[in-house]
Amino acid sequence: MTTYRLHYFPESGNSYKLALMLTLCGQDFEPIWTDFGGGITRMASWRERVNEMGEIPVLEVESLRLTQTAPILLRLAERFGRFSGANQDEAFEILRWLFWDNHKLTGYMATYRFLRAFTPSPDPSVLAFMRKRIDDYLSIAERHFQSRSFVVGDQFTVADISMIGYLCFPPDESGYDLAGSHPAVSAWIGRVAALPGWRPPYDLLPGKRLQRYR
Ligand SMILES: N[C@@H](CCC(=O)N[C@@H](CS)C(=O)NCC(=O)O)C(=O)O
Repeated sequence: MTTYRLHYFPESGNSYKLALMLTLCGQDFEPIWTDFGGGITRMASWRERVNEMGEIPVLEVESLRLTQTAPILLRLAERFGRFSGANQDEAFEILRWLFWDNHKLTGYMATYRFLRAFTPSPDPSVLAFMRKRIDDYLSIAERHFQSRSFVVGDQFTVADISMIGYLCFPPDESGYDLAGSHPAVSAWIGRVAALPGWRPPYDLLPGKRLQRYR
């Protein structure tokens, strides 16, 4: 049986993406709590030993050490024959949304939420800039889900896992109460949360939390 070891910290939506994928595919994984708040990913020795990119998550699959959630999700989708789209056109669409999510939705939401909730005195002008960008990305997602159930085609795929990664955390962390502000996005989250085996982030990613300032 393949063993999976996930280096993570509980607040990491990127870690949640991989934990959720493995869980929905019926796979157990060993959670390896990482002291992100203590700065371990900035240490030269950690970068040398674990991930040269200085990022969490890292997924160990047997002797392989994998990083970057998008290619990992695609690889797991191929391995388990799950959530990879119905045909080549859908595979292209999945890739398109994975790039968009990494650059835009997750890229900004992760940083905004981290600054806002987990740092003591974020610069208000930086927060305002980021929030304006996220408002735009959420409006793109809202329009998208007004006419479809999932990100690509009519079935759940790894594109949903990627895009939802940071939207399942408590609203007081992100500063977005999507049920009120983005009903189509919120309905999509509800559809994903209704999938058999779905669990919320802090359920799948236990352990010592970062200090919160809100
Ligand atoms: N594109 C990467 C993003 C990973 C990432 O940014 N992870 C955060 C924690 S959730 C991190 O390690 N940030 C450290 C930094 O940016 O210096 C992925 O999908 O895995």
